[in-house]
Amino acid sequence: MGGTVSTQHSYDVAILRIDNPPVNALGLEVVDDLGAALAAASDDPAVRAIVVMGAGRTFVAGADIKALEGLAWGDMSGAPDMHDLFQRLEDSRKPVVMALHGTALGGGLELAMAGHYRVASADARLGQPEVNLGLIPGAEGTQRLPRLVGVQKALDMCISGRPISARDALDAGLIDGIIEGDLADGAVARARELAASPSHPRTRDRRDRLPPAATLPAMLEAGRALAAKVHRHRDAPLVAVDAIEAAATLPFDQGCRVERDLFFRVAGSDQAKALIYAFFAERAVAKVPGVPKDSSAPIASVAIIGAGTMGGGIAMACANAGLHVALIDTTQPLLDQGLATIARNYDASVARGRLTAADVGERLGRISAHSGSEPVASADLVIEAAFEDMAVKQAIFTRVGREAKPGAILATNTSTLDIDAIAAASGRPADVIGLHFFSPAHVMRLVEIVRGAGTAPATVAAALTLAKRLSKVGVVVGNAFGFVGNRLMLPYMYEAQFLVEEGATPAQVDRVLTDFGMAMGIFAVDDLAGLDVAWRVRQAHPPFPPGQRQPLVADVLCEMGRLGQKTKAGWYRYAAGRTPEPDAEVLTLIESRARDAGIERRTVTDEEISDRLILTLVNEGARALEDAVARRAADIDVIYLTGYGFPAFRGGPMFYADQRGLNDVSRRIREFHARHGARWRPAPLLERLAREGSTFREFDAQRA
Ligand code: T1G
Repeated sequence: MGGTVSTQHSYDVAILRIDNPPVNALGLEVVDDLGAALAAASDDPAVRAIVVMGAGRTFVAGADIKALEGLAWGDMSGAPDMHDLFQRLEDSRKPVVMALHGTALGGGLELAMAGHYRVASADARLGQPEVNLGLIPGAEGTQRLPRLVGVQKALDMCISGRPISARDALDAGLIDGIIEGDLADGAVARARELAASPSHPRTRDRRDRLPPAATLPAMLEAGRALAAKVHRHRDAPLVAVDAIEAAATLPFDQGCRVERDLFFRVAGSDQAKALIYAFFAERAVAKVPGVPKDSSAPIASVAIIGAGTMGGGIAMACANAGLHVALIDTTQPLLDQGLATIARNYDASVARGRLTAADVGERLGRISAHSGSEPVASADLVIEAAFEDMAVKQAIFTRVGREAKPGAILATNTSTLDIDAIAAASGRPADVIGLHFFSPAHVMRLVEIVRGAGTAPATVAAALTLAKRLSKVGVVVGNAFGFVGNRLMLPYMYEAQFLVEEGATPAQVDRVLTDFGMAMGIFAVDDLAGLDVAWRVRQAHPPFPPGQRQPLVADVLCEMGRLGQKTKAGWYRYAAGRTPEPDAEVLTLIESRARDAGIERRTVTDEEISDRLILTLVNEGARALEDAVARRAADIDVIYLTGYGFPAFRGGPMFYADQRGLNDVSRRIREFHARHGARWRPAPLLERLAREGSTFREFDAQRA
């Protein structure tokens, strides 16, 4: 036995404990060890019942995704076949009680459903999140789950991928009981009670929860519609419905064979490759060489300077995470306005059923408002979210540098300004760091953690720990204009404007981008953010060097007062709420400005639009790696997946380029360089990797 499963005896009950840190993932070894431990317990005459549980913080959080990554790239060697083990569990003459705590996810829930009975601690979470990895449950989960909870619930769980609580699982019939006290003791007591029963229920035999044939088609159709709606462009959610249909229409073993075929169809897909890559990339960004894994600076209280949109959103994110927040602004009316926005946002969450009124009361209770800076002196963390102006920020950091206690982290939420210049004003650059949140800050998962020249590793560690505490993804980037996210976003946005000058329309460009999988088209994003935001950036940073082509229209729209959604007109018109409508006035303006500039108008294909926009991100991304502003291609991908609505099923711009082949990407960029000039000069790193037949993933692996 490999040692990932231990057996302990509580008199006549054997407790098989899975111990494979960090999350007891079901790899080959665990499956073998569990099989051996089960055999031993089954053959031991002194044992009358069996309990299976997990050691550490969780039951089993799924099959080993590392092995699934291998499978996605064609290596079958690591993927365990759990069928035999599950059959032996189910066929055991001794009752098998699964005791669940922490998470029982994917293969972990499938294991639990192969047992005869399931009990859980009250805070356990149970789910089939495989669709988030481009997969479907592949260990009989799509066959057992509907037999326990019915087809509708099984569809909801497998399509959404979201875990459910122990309480919901009990109500749904997925578990048989919630253990309030010690889980092991409760499970053992339950197992001992059941030992007397002559037989034990096998999930495979259950059909009582399956719907009558007549109602099934409507259920499946609704399931497919839901899958297409919540997971646009994704294959796995639809395939999961096919597998559940097999459960409702076929005998168990046949249904399992159908599931197995469907599983292997998606397991090697490009979407699975991309989503599994994204899973590990999101965890890799937290590992930064030279930065301690865990921060030694506990953060309990936060002072936020500036109660505007960003300050208010950051305050909510902190309060949601249990932190006490002092919100500071210069006047009471500004504070009242900020607090009113916060209250409105919380009301919206209650209206959507995401929070209860009690939850909101608790969170608002953690936020206090101050028109003086007294709270700065006692705060563990100070976050400046004031107007985007260097003089304003330096004045604030001069004062904060004086008032904040030793060891406090001093952060700025600037999105464009030089962190070192701000840090210099504080007189304590080691404590200063950029925390670039994205609007709305209480929703967006990304935080760009901007490391200044003087920022201490401990300060970076504290920022990474804070991001995790806020349930956000912190990505460490260098201090240069636009950091990483906006550095790529600006040329991408201007390339879109050049495309409409040449003959495309904003609606066409945005359709191509949403068809590609982007959450929103770039013109709709510009209108949402406000055209004046980019206008202000352009004043300090002209889009391209003198002598190169410059965008013609955006400034004119601003002069016309068309600032986007907030003025009900920007690139689009917004007659009804937030729905963008093409506006002939804008199309005419674009055409006339282009003609005046001598730009030849022509039909622009969707393929050209997609390539010129996505490859702008790739080429600029490669430059950011060359400049070491981004350390890994995976960092760029995680930034675009969690902050810019890039489709996860494509893995991010750099992963997309790898999948497409850097040779083809480089060829296409050289084509654009020849036609459109200097802004398309291929990044040397990209050219080198293409020449060597290498990839950005290999580039990262060499730097890991
Ligand atoms: N396999 C391998 N490693 C895993 C893992 C898994 N299933 N889950 C987590 N890890 C690693 C992770 O990479 C990280 O490593 C560490 O554990 C802590 O994770 C056959 C096909 C459980 C909710 O999709 O959602 O079963 O970075 O930082 O925030 O049908 O991890 O420290 O080196 O995320 O506390 C289905 C995936 C698989 C669940 C904990 N299961 N995991 O969150 O910690 S497919 C999942 C999670 C499957 C079967 C199918 C979360 C978590 P490192 P973490 P966390």
